[in-house]
Amino acid sequence: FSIESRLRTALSQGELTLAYQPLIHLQTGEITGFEALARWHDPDLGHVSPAEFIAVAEESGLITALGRWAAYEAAQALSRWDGKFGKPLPVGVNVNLSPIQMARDDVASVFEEALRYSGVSGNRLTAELTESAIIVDPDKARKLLVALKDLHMPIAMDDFGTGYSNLASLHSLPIDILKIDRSFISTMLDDKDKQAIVRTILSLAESLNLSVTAEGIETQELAHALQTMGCGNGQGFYFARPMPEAEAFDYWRARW
Ligand code: G
Ligand code: G
Ligand code: MN
Ligand code: NA
Repeated sequence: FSIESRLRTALSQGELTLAYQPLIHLQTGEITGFEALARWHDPDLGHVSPAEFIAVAEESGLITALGRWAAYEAAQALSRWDGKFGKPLPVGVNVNLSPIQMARDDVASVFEEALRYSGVSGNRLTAELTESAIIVDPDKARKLLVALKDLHMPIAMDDFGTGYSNLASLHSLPIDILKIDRSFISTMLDDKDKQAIVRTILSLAESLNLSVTAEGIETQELAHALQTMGCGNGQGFYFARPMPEAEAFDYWRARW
């Protein structure tokens, strides 16, 4: 059997899950949202890492189905959390978009339908995309981002700093959030150059009126340093690992 055929079956039988990692406001400690990360446990293959099965999905075309599933599942999770809480939670969920999914599918319609089906408002689903998704087809990317903004969805630039950032497009596209890649964050305290890059991104974000999330915060020391530097939001194992849906809800409710 191949991973591809297993993944096809897993998708059609609903065997994938989303794990939710909290996004924390560094100045207040509040939970501002969660990033949804796909997880797959296969009876024979065991736990398959997303890096591996996302790549297989992209090569095989299954990324369209996976992307649709993730959009619906994230919107439905919000709806289930709202149901448990009795009213809408003041948090949203970030969904990762693959550049190949963006090239091949009508992603805006997918989100429009997922939002309508779940009854959650668009401002609670953030799209995370990478710089490469914009470079592949800038015109198409612009149309998609404008359509997502029409749905009131926030847009985050994921892994920021690792791609071929076109600063002009950052300014001209409707981007709301920069997620500073963890390769800059994790070694920042012992690496003056990386710290300079982080400071530059923070200052760029402030000038362009963008929110910032620092990824890969693994220690209290890093969280504190970033807070002092004025970084808005943080994410990382220091706060919490990605958690199953029910656990993420309990995590939020215990700290709300
Ligand atoms: O969860 P983890 O950090 O191991 O994820 C590894 C990679 O897989 C990350 O780059 C993440 O963005 C990506 N990934 C996880 N879930 C999804 C998903 O639902 N869709 C897409 N396109 N990528 C995902
Ligand atoms: O590419 P993207 O930023 O979507 O990838 C998110 C991935 O980063 C997830 O697989 C998640 O498990 C991982 N991640 C989240 N927080 C940390 C962290 O503090 N340290 C490390 N090493 N990985 C993290
Ligand atoms: Mn991401
Ligand atoms: Na990232």
